[in-house]
Amino acid sequence: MGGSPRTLLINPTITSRSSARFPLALLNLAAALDRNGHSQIIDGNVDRDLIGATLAAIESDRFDAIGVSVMGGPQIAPSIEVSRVIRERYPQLPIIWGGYFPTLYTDTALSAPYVDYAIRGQAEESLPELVAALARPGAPAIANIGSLSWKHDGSVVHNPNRRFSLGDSGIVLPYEKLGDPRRYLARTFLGERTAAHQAAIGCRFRCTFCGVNAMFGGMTALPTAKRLERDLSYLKYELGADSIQFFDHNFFDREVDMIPLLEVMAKLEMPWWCYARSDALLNLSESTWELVRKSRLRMAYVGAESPSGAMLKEIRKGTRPDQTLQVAELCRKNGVIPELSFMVAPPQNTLEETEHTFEFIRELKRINPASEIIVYIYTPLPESSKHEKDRGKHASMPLLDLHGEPVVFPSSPEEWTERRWVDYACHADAPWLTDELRRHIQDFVTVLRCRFPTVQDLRSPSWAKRGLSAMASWRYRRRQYDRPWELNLANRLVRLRMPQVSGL
Ligand code: B12
Repeated sequence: MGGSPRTLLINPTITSRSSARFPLALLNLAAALDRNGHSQIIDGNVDRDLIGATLAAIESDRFDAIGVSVMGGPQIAPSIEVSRVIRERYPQLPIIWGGYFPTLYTDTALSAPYVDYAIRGQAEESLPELVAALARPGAPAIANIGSLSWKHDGSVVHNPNRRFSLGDSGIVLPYEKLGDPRRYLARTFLGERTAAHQAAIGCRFRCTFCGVNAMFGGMTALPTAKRLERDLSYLKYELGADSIQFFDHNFFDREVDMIPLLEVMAKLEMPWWCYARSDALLNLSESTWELVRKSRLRMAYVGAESPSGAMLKEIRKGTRPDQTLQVAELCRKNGVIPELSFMVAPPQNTLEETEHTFEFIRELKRINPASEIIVYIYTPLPESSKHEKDRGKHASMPLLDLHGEPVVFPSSPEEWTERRWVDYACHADAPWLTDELRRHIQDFVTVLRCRFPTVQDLRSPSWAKRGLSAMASWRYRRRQYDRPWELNLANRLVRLRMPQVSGL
């Protein structure tokens, strides 16, 4: 080995080609790696033959390390597959896993023979240091690289966490590394060419259930207005994007800090979608709302989570149910669609919470019929996945399955690919759900989404959506959710879009 360090970055397939958006994690890492080295990106969402593309890249170039981006859920299986093949064919090539899965389940990731290193949290500094250390003896010792976990003498060593940073490379992301970046612009309800972008990093809030808190430990960093304008102008004027989906963990922060950013958005006038909180939106003054309207915010995704104040307190959400109701009304007045997500069937008060949530959703629909609703199953993170600042603190009740036995989380990446654990990671199922309740929730969701089809669905023709809505209306009115066989049948023909699975 020798020369400047070379890294192959892989985004294993997680979604369909048409739902593929900029692999922002790898673009940010590539920008950092290219400062003193070279990197190449393979995106399995676009390149459907992930293994073939990976082997071809390794055969035609020299790499010092492979970096794989891994999110829990459906991305684990292709991550294992590609890592295994590399290990078999090129046993000397170090394999590094990064992203949410190895951050939250570091020991589990490192228990696999095909994972040599895991970087926890942000990696713009740690990854270049690691690859440099692997490429040249004499580079900073592995033991000094922050946020790195590695194997030493048969055990796993966790280096201390690195401090949080905005990670601004000072340049526009190296989109050209993706071949033609325009193929990532998608037709959505926002526009003909929607681009995905992340402006701020992290989230100031410390909700116990959220992977983002576990990743960033309650830290956030906003971009400067200058940087936001530079990045969005590139997307608009160079790539031709006409609308933006912000992947920011939480877009609206304190009002004073938001005004300069909203001014940029108002200047560019690209319809946009973002994550937000009810309290932040309710705190905006009328003049700021005027900016928001001018900027053409179309939809704000708000984690409503629960209609119960006690539960919101327990998960440290920091908002109240009455704020959820108020934000639905406020959004209606301002022409913004609120996309409200809920977590039903928690491990305690499972049934009551679920029924209570369904009634609360009906109330929201009365206040603002345009509200979009996302229903997830509440699947908390294991204690060991929480951020080190939180571990062991707000001790929650032990999770028990249907038979009263403690829930034991998987101890290998392979186990995480089992259907029940993929569903757990996707907030689609939990070990304490009875078959009856699981079906009841599915049936409620079917009736709800047929009765109120999402505006995000561009594929289903409007006559079909109107027909389904009419078919579902009596069930919705009379709360006859169970066994909606006629809707399931009609749905099979129409296949309504599910934003929680594919994104916009
Ligand atoms: C885009 C996205 C998706 C897209 C994928 C992209 C696409 N369409 O092409 C889609 C819509 C498919 C998706 C799906 C899911 N997602 Co998602 N998704 C996101 C989102 C909004 C943005 C990710 C992103 O680009 N971030 C920007 C980059 C810059 O940050 P980053 O990814 O964190 O990367 C940094 C580090 O993680 C690290 N890193 C990342 N990769 C690598 C690789 C290496 C080698 C190294 C060293 C480091 C490293 O370094 C990066 C730079 O610092 C995040 C929330 C968020 N804002 O991050 C949720 C998020 C990651 N998703 C999440 C989840 C749970 C899912 C699902 C599995 C479940 C669900 N119901 O949402 C589903 C799967 C659905 C299904 N198929 O059934 C959670 C993960 C939390 C957790 N507990 O694991 C998040 C945090 C949302 C949340 N708050 O719950 N998702």
